[in-house]
Amino acid sequence: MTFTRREFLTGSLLSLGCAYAKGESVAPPAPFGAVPSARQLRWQRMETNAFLHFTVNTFTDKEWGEGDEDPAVFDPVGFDADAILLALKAGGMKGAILTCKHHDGFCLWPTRTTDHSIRFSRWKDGKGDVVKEIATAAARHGLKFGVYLSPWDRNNAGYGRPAYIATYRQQLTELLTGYGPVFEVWFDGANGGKGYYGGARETRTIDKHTYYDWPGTWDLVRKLQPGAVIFSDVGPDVRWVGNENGVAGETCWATCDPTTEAGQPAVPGDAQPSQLNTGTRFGSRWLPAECDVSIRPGWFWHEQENSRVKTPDQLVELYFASVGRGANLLLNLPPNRQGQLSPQDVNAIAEFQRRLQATFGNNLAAGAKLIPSNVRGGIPGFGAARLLDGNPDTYWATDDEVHTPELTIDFGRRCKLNVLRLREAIQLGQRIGAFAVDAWQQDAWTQVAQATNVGSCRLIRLPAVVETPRLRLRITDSPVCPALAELGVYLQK
Ligand code: FUL
Repeated sequence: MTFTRREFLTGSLLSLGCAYAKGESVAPPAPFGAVPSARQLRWQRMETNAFLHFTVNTFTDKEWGEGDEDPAVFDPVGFDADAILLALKAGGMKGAILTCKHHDGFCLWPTRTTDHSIRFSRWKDGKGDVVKEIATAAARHGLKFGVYLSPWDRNNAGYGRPAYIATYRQQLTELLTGYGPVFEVWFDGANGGKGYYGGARETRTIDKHTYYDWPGTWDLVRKLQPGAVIFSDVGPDVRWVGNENGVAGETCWATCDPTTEAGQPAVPGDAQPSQLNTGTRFGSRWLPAECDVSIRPGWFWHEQENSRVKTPDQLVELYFASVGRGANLLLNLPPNRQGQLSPQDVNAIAEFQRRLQATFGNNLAAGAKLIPSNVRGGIPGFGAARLLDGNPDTYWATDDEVHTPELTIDFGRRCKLNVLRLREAIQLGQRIGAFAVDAWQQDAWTQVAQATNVGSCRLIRLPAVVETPRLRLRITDSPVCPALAELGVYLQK
């Protein structure tokens, strides 16, 4: 995108009233370092997704089934995919990832690969298909559908031998060809150990570097669902955040080159959680973090945990600690034995979403005057108004040689505020390394916040409400000219 005078005088850009010398054109900033692919960019903009952990464990009260369950136990008599998806939607979730098969090997769809499946359950006389019902309800209600397929299979007799890899890929093929578009495929790093394994009841370990041939499986996903992001500890599209508490590093770069402790490229299962938590500044790969966390202590539904559902306050904290640091939040909501989300969980996410709306629904910067210290080429196409146009594709940028500009936000009145949101134009890479925020107080600027990465989203919460007529954003570290897409200022009550 290069802006020329003619382009500015045509179409919607005419309204900007820009005028500058004939023939003058201003190129956009060159991308810096690793940049997101189109599928990663789409994924980053989803921000909050739901995980649905559901299987025989729901009925046996376990977290990790051994693979020796009687499939008959799976009988969610009141299963209601529409109700589940509507609750997720009301909670602000943009996608839902279902455990189509967890470590117990029980398949929630009528697979041709094993009898340890829904076909041998009591539910709908074995004629049901949970994957289909969730996928179609998601489509009906405007959510995207994602697939979790556990590599570790404690039921399969061939687990640990080459034959199982073919079975695993066949299962993946069934899921990626039979249920419409899939936005994310989730590969779990938990691997190997004790299991039923077709009756052998033994411990099987695998070599995580060679057994799964991950590149081959990832190629299959690319072929069958080119639009899907692939999650594992180490990507290739989305990385694990290194813990299951839902908390990204206070600094969390979208770039990362996961390595083992010995400094070798990591594979799923041997990456270093602390490195995944913060990413690598100037890393060679765009590999944003995903924060998976359950709304309950366990991943599956257990009656005794009904009283331990996270509160809306706790969920808002998680949002700030994940989405607010440039990662996505993947919040697990486990269906119960009825095949529904429990009211505690439904109410918690509805209130969570209401609180986010109450804060982020009113951008105090909307009516403010924005005064940048520099605008690229001096043209509106890269001007500060781009920060308020609600369009993540457009941005305020400076001239190439200006790396640490300032932006004053003049509210024209005293404003009470305590939250800021910044979004970088990540299609141009992760450019900003640090920034600070000042408030005009008692006739002087006082620094009220500072942070490192911006990336797709950075939320800053001030320790107390500040009442001020003006804020100032200072980019304090950037190896190239910054490009900021959006700016928000809010009051969280
Ligand atoms: C882990 C699994 O072992 C848990 O059961 C759960 O599925 C979680 C999301 O990933 O590795």
